[in-house]
Amino acid sequence: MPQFSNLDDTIVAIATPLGQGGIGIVRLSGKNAVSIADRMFLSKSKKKPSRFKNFTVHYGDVARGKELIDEALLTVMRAPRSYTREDVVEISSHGGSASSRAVLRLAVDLGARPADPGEFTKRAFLNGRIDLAQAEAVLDTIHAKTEAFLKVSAHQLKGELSTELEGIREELMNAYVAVEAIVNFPEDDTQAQRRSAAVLAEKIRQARQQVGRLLATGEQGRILKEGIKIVICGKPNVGKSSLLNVLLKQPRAIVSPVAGTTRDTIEETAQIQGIPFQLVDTAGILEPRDLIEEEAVRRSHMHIQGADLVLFILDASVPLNDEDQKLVDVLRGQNFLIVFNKCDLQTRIDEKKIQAIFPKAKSVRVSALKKEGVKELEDAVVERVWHGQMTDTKGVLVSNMRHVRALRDCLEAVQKAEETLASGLSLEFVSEEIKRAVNYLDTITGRHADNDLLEQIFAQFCIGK
Ligand SMILES: Nc1nc2c(ncn2[C@@H]2O[C@H](COP(=O)(O)OP(=O)(O)OP(=O)(O)O)[C@@H](O)[C@H]2O)c(=O)[nH]1
Ligand SMILES: [Mg+2]
Repeated sequence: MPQFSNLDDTIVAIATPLGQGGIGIVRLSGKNAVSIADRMFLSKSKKKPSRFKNFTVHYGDVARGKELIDEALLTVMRAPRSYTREDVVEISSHGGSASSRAVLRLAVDLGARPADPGEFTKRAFLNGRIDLAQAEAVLDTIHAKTEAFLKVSAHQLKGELSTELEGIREELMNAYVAVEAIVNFPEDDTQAQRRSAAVLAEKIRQARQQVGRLLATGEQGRILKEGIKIVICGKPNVGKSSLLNVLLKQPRAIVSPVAGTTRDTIEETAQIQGIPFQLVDTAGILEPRDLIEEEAVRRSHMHIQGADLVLFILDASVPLNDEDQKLVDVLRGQNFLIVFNKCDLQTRIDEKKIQAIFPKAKSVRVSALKKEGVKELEDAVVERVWHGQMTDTKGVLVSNMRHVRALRDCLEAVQKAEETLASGLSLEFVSEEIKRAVNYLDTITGRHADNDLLEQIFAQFCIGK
């Protein structure tokens, strides 16, 4: 277990966001948490916090000597049954920063040290209550912007990813033991030797499949966490900004009959069916007339290149023209959907022409003005980015880039072990690769993690968590 943090101190922080609110919570953790509470809290029942039963809530006053600070509720959670596995005291006073700050200051004056960002969770990790993947899930849960991603984080917080990883680790360790056995006790009987090599190959194969399955969930995990980037493009005046507003359900972008209304890219986030999206409306400029428009075109192209999905908007009320055609080249190689807009008007566009250009492309008919076909468009978008299905690994999704990288490295090592074994090279190489694979897994759970990595992870937390 990494040793880099002083666990002897009692730490304190305001655990709720500063600002006006119903209550503000100050949290203490460490050896002296309860004795500090004894010196700052006068319960209505006159009992000291050190006499409180675990997990019971008590009403009283926080006071500095005789000087009243605020009314509060106080809870004691003794080690090891607490968030950090240390003695924890939580004091809920009135919300608004003055009260919480005064309670915090008093606790510091009585000997507590202001906590670093994420230090409570760091202690939970160092004291072995959660592993590193679970600590990161705490962070994800705090930052989750959608219910869909919250669900992923909640599963990870429960340790489901860790359990899955432990299973793979065990498989690899079995393989490792098997290799070592063959290396150290070479059998005289070649028959038996062949048998144990076959068992070993099977163990490695299974580990590879499990790592591969988990890694395959990474893309969906990333999408749920970061959102899907959708770029809206099309020639001027086809209704790009109108469609952006419809998808956002608010009039974010200026809409006007003047061609060239949007001169900059407009980015907003939205949720469609619980999935986070980053929507980008682009300028419809095709032939830039000045430096500003040149920049606008450059930005549009940059966004299109980086898009997960492009919505190619066409005005269905006018025939297809050269301006639409120009965009066709930009779209090649991209994941895109064709959107026929202005379908409330008489259709003048020749859909067959489009089909000839993009024989396999999917299209949707909408009216941004009348808000028609929006549900169909949303369905098509979701179906497109989800590829119609969720990979199911008992609900476990890998959503953290650090984990994805470690799994990739692990997979590579397992594959090398497999190849080395098949090619009949020395078994020592096989055992080395297996060991490497196990090490990569261990960086995810924190069984094997250096201080720099831990510092880096916990620095992303807010104070009080
Ligand atoms: N009839 C009809 N008019 C629409 C529809 N969608 C947009 N319009 C109108 O088309 C005009 C252009 O709409 P915008 O949303 O500004 O189009 P844009 O593609 O963003 O235009 P630029 O930013 O100039 O490239 C406005 O007058 C809109 O009211 C639609 O579905 N039906
Ligand atoms: Mg516009």
